[in-house]
Amino acid sequence: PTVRVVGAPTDYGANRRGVDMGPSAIRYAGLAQELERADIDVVDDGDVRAPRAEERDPEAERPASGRAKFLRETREVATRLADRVAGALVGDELPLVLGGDHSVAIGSVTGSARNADIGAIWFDAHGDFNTPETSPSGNVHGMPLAAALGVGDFGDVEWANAAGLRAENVAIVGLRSVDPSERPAIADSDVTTFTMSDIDEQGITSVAEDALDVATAGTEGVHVSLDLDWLDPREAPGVGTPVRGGATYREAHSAMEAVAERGCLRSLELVEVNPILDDRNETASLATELAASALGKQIL
Ligand code: DIR
Ligand code: MN
Ligand code: MN
Ligand code: MN
Repeated sequence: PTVRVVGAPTDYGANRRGVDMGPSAIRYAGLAQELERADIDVVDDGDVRAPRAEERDPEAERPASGRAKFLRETREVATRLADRVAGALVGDELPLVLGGDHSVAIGSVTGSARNADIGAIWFDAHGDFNTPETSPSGNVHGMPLAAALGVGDFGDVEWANAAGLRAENVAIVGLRSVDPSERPAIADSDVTTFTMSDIDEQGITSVAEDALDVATAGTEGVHVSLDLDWLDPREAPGVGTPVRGGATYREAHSAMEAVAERGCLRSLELVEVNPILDDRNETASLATELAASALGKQIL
């Protein structure tokens, strides 16, 4: 299908400014050219409108009860993004969302799961399973998977809870930084987890196949959410919350190639690219390469 790019230039969900420039950085790194070279049809839908966070004080935005900063702004952007994603799918296109911090995933996932039962693979160093009640940081980028699965109080479930996504069809791949508050929440859910140790022991091809089995079981397609901090910071320095010991360059490509090979990809997102923290835009450039692999770039 034609790939429809939509940018979600937000940093409300993160504790570091600059990730709102992610969509520009990824486009500037040559996303369209990279996909065209791989014979993938691509159209760029521009960005969803997002109010500028630089003008707001995150502490002032933190509600007295619960700890979720910029929840109103996050909801606005997610709602617009969900409509764009769902609209692309109605037109038989494949939405490619460019973040922005990972809170935009609430919009991507709810949009992708609006008219279909889907699975999701979450490539991330983190669990993204905090809630406004449990989050140590108040940053919504640490909460989107919980939100999409209807865990936690996000004020009004309709905007955050993904209709067609069940926890038993969700796999998190690459975990190495999980907050104490996230551990019981993940354990109590039906989400399948693969830590970096699992990748060490089983190898990435085996982990990727297992994750794809989870996400495709009884579903009509898979949403892939790629937090660039899944990769080792040596490969992807331009992220707000780097954690050592992440996926290598080849492991990341291999997993994306496995996604393409399975033929199940419904929607894709590339999040947490922060050009201010990056090294000559290499993280954005890596994001474009990984998108091409996930979308079926062939070597021969
Ligand atoms: C941390 C960081 N667990 C939090 N989460 C991140 O703020 O909830 N997720 N960076 O990608
Ligand atoms: Mn992360
Ligand atoms: Mn994340
Ligand atoms: Mn480097």
